[in-house]
Amino acid sequence: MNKVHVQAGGYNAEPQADWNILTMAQPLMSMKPDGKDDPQKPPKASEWTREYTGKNGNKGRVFTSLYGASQDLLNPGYRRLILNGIYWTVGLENEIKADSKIDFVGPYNPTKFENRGEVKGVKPVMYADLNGPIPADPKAVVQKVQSVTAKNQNIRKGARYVRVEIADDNRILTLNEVEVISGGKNIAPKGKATQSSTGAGGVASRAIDGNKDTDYNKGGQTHTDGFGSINPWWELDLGR
Ligand SMILES: [Ca+2]
Repeated sequence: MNKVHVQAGGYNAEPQADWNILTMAQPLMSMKPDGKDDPQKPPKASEWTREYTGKNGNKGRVFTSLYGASQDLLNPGYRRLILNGIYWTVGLENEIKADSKIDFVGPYNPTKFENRGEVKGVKPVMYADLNGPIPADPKAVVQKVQSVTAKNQNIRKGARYVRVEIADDNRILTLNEVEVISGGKNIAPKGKATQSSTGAGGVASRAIDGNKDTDYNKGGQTHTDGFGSINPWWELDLGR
């Protein structure tokens, strides 16, 4: 690997006797890869490996990088460094090759590294699919439809279907509760609910189960497939 450049700060570490230091990081005078070396800041250990023996006698391997903000992974040299370190850690050092593919497998649009720059609401389940976008879009997951109120005059008498759809790609539709008021009563539970796909156990009927708990873990919300899909929809058939 070569031309390693990262943006996330200049960190310091005190090397220990059992470290096998791989790389030294030289802070620059600018955020650009071609910046001049900062004369006030000498190179510091930035990546190293160490091996240890646990209490039960098992041997372990550790690879450490002081860097690795999401934007840093855009740098091919750094990305290869991290991947090689992971290969070594799991005992696959024979698989480390100078020309291994290091492409991203899905859309990768890292957030800018800054204080509070992280995307909030992202959960591990959103990365179940290796090809899914990074970062996942939490807004796609929770479409807070608190109340869908359809005024009577806008609905043809005898209307049969209610459909909620997100007309976009890579979206996850989650509904808490859909009510259909007719004659002052909610007739939604009498209908049959279906949806384009189901993920995280969020079956379509949850949107008409009367459970309006805002906590997803309480089992009252629907969820289309966790990888995101094109135009996910939920539909209620009220019969005739
Ligand atoms: Ca519900």
